[in-house]
Amino acid sequence: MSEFLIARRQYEPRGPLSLMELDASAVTSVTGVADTESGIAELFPKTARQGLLKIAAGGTNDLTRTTPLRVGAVFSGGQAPGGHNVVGGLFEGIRKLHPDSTLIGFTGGPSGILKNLALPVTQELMDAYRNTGGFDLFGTGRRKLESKEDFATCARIFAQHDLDAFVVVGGDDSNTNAAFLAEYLLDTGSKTRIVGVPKTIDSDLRGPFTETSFGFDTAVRVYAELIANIAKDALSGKKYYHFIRLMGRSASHITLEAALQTRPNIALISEEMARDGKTMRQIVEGLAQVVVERAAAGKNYGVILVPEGLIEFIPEMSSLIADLNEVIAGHKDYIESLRGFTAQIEYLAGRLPRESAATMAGLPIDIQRQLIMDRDSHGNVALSRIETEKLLLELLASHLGEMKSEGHYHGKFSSQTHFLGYEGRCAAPTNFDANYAWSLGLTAAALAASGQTGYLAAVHGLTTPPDQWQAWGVPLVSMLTMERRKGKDKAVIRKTLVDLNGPAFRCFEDARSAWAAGDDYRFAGPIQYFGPADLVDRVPVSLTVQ
Ligand code: FBP
Repeated sequence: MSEFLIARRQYEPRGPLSLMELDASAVTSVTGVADTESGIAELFPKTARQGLLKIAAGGTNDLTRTTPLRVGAVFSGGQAPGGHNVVGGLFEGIRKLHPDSTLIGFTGGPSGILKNLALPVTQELMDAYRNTGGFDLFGTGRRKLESKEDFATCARIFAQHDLDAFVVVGGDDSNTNAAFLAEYLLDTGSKTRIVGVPKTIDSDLRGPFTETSFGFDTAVRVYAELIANIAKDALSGKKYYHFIRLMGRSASHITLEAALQTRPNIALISEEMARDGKTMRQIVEGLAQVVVERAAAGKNYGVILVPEGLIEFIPEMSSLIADLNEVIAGHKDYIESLRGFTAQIEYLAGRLPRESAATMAGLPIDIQRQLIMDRDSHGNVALSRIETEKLLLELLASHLGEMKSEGHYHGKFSSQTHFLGYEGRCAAPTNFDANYAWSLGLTAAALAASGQTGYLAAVHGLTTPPDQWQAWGVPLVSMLTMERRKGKDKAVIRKTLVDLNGPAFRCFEDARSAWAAGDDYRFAGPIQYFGPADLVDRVPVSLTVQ
């Protein structure tokens, strides 16, 4: 074990008194039935009539148990820093309520439940994994549990392990499925209760009681360190434009937070592009304007942030992606039987609507290939593998070439591209994420011990010191909305996109023209794990700006 890990294991996560002294706390109901959107309550006859819960210190109805609790847990979806601390908090919480309580992890993600891949958690394991990054304690996976057959298998496996509760550590989709599983288990007489925990570096699972998900802070701080280093390089060598694509499947929260921390020359925010209906050409023209103006000031270098999800927010690209998904799904076997990429492209071009065929033809060949080849397990475009930064760069370079030949641009344009994603997803959690994830685990323990089901563990007030945070149970059903997916209405937890009227975006909007023209790069520096509080106890900037 490295010197860092040995020292970091000593850090004791902090949280509010109601959680740190769980054996003297109570779960209390603070509202009547939570509001649900029309059409949702009918789908959840058993769990729709639940209200908001608060975990309060010093209540009368304490959570201490006379019999041990048996709880299961799984990681679902992409890794996020702090996962091991959720497990740590959960383990410590249920042990505090009864020393013989048991925690069983299921390995490999949700498919590990179906295959009954159970791993009992021990104190030794928890001591080794506390405050570490990654999900390697249990592993994870993207298998979705959606069908009645899956739910029936879960019920059987949970009964086999005699589980009182099961905790799903996941994003919007996993928690949507957790809501349905909770309803199914209650309806079929299972004793296992379901509790969700908000996880994802993308921070798109937000709500009135969930300001962000755990993992976001750490991941962005890693990216901010790297962006700032790159910016210093740009400023030193003065010869490159750096195009940096940042992870974030759909929403641009990561890019916005990274921009606020590092002050690049340009940060594209997908939600703004969509609101303004910007075409790819208009986006490229906007980039060119900044490059031309900087060149006129003698600056042929810069830093440009590009959110991973951008292309899905550009009208002609999102139509192309939808059309490609449709045509490929309908002719999958035949397309795969065609020898060579050129034959596949020709076949597809003949089947795509005219506008989409034209958009496709205008894209660089590598991007065309990625759009066809790189599909996720559902057959859709895997956005993290589309090199949007290279696409923008190629289009910009050719646009600048045209401007130069017309005498409108006199600079030099050289570039480098980067993709920052996997570098941050398994970093050791910051104090913020270590505390937050631990508190979420303790909240899940409280909800499990008081027999609640269909709840999301929520910890609120995150811009205040951890001892002032408040812990809640939010009915998952209250977070659902009806969305049209694959031609059908479906109840889902909606992804929370960047709020273009919110303080974080407005703060960015006010500053960005100065950043475009100047060299205002802010050297964010690496995550600090040891040292003065103002360095180690930082909170994401986008949560603190007013
Ligand atoms: P979750 O929403 O499941 O947490 O995953 C987020 C994410 O990190 C995205 O930012 C990214 O697009 C995706 O996972 C990459 O997934 P994979 O690990 O399958 O490459």
